[in-house]
Amino acid sequence: MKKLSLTSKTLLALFLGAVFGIMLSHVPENWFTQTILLNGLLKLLGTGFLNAIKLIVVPLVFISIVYATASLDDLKKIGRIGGKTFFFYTLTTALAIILALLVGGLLKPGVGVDLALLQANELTTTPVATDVHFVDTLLNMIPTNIFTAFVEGNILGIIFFAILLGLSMTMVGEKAKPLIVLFESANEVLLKLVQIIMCFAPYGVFALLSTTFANFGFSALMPLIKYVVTVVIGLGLQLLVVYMGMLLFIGKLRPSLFLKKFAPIFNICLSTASSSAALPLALEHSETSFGVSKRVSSFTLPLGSTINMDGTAIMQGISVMFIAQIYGISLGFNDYIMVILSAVLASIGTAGVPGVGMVMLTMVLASVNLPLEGIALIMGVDRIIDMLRTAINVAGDNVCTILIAKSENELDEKVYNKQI
Ligand code: DAS
Repeated sequence: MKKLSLTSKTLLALFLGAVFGIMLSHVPENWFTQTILLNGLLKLLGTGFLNAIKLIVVPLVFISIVYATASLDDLKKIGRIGGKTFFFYTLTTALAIILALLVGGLLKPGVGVDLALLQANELTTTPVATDVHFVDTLLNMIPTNIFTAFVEGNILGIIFFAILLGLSMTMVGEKAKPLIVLFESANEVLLKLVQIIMCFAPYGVFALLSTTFANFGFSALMPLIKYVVTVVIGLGLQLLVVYMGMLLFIGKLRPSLFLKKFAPIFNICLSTASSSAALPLALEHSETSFGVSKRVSSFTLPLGSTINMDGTAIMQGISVMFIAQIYGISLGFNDYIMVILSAVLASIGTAGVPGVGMVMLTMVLASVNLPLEGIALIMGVDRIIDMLRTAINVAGDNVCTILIAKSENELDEKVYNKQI
């Protein structure tokens, strides 16, 4: 039988986990199901997988943001196009996270969900008050001891230090080159580590869903469906309202042609859940289907596949609302600002490989002191969301690339307007 891709394996694990869990929920409690399965093997696989994800958050956030900040220096070299690229990418990501918070606040996917659903995976975290004074929130971003920040997992403090370090590396210039190369290779190594951990996703997802459904049967299904539907609505609005609106009103270009010509790239994103995997095809289509000059696309698309993750920001915004609603925590204005800031930074730090957005979600949750255990529930369906959010990530890269090319008179509209 053809080797199943990780995506297929994880989707299969999702289905089998739900079925197995529902079967377990109909079996009278006994020594085997309780001790050997739920508190034994399934706990080991499920909680072990979650712990591995939390294990790499601190090093991944630190190294990826130092490296991303230091490599943003290239934008200066590309001059005007670099500035436009950074502007468009940051704008669309900020719009995405704000859209996500609005959609999550309106649809309330987490309201009415039984909190015990999270404790089903024996997640013991007491909700914490999150709304502190804005100045105090900003002061929390400046740690007095970076090593304490690492040990305590003070994500905002780590981000603050990482940005400062990255900026100082760019200011030092040539003498900092060895350090930038060191962070570049460390970033590659950590991304490989994420891929290794993600190889265990099918087993972790099977265990987490089996546990959740074993304790709650079908009643666990509704919250997950509400969560997935809310994220899909958020992603759809980003594509059809934000991106198509930008093409129409800023670029004066026909959105329908973009959607038709984007289909092959969309399919690659669905099957790989990786922006990097879709990059070669996106580069080819940018020129042959959308009429973007190579000079523009060869800069904006590779950069976008690493620092522009609007779909991921939408998943993170809705996940924050979902988890806060389940725990009954009301977020204040400062919290929303922190979520927007950390999601934009997470987007810059997220690489285009499967599952990184979920790892970075723990950073966004930590920025508003939300319990990280909340990801246990959504981890089970993350692969489906990853496929879809990756497609939005790449769609955003391509729409911004087309608009930047148009503003530089480097868009051949005859090619763009050619019917397929
Ligand atoms: N799968 C990532 C990508 O390739 C996004 C994510 O994990 O959120 O864009």
